[in-house]
Parts: sequence; structure tokens; C-alpha cells
Amino acid sequence: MKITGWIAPVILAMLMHLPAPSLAADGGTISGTIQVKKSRDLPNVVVYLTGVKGDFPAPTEHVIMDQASLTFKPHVLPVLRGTTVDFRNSDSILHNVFSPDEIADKFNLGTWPKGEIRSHEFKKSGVAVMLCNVHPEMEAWVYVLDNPYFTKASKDGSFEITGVPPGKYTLKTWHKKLKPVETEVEVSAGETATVELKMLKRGR
Ligand SMILES: [Cu+2]
Repeated sequence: MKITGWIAPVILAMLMHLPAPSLAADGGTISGTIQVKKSRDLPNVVVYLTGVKGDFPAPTEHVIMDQASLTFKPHVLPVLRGTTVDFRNSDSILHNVFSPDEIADKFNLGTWPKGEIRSHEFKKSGVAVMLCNVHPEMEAWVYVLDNPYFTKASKDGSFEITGVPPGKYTLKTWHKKLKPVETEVEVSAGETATVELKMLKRGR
């Protein structure tokens, strides 16, 4: 799979309402491609940087995770630490949201009807599973990150992180079924660093 030009990931990011990191004045760009065996896994791959220095205040804007057609949407939601996620019920039946994970403070928001929202603020970094006690098949993941330099891969495996302060970082990936991979990346002001990654199934 090849990068199809810079415009494709940008348009996809806009369509998918991915978090847009604020543009640092002299930032650089990381542009990459991920290869996996099953391409349907790609839109659920989180790509993020570690080792970025600085304070990143919690966003004031809430992020929505919808419950529609008996499905959490999106299935994987990366957020900056301190983000409040609004869980909306868009179905005509009752849903619940809870998480057994410490990262999510083991919250249980109860059960609520269509059109209503209940919220949780994610204060710890790491990954937490979201479940519904009414529908055991419902499952989603919130990945809480320490800095705003993250994104999700596009359907074609391409991704782009912009406005990255110049420096050397470790770029990491996460997917619930795939082994995480990481690579060192050096970012220079006004330039684009390219990376190519391959993710294999966990347990190999
Ligand atoms: Cu449900």
C-alpha cells in the first residue's frame, strides 16, 4: 500500500472528525503507512507519539461516542487526557455504558433512553474498554493519550500527524487484535518525516 498523496488523509480526517492537533508554529509532519493482513482493521489503529515535552491542557470541547444501531460509534476513540466523552444513546431502546478498567475509574453511567447523554472525564492515560450491560456484544475502546499528537489510520493505512514540535520521538501504534509496533522518528521544522509500519496479529 502506498501513500496516495497528502490530500487523502486530510480529507479522511475531516470526514471522520478525527482530532486535529493544534498547529505549532514551527512544527513538522509525520506521514506514514501501516500494513496489516486484514484491511478492515486499519481504521481502528491508533497512531501516537510518546516523549513529547510540554503541558497539554484538557480540551474544553467534549467528544461524542454514540450508541446507534446497537453499536458504539466510533469503535475506537483516541482522546487527550482530561477529555470528557459524551455517551449518547441514539437508539429507541435503553443502553448502558460501563468500563471495568482502572483507566476509566471503573465507571458505570447507568441506563438511559434515546436522545440523552451521560458523560465521563478520562483522567488517566491508557486504554479502556467500553461495554453495555444491556447488550453484551457491544464493545468499544477509549485510548487516553498524554499529548495531542495522535490520529487513527485511514482505510488505506495512511496517516498523518501535523504540527509536531521538532525533536526525536517514538511513534507507537495500538489495535486490540494486533501487536503494537513502534519506531523512532525525528521531526524537523517545516519538513515531513515518513514512516512505514507493519502490524501482525497478537500472540505471534
Ligand atoms: Cu446497549
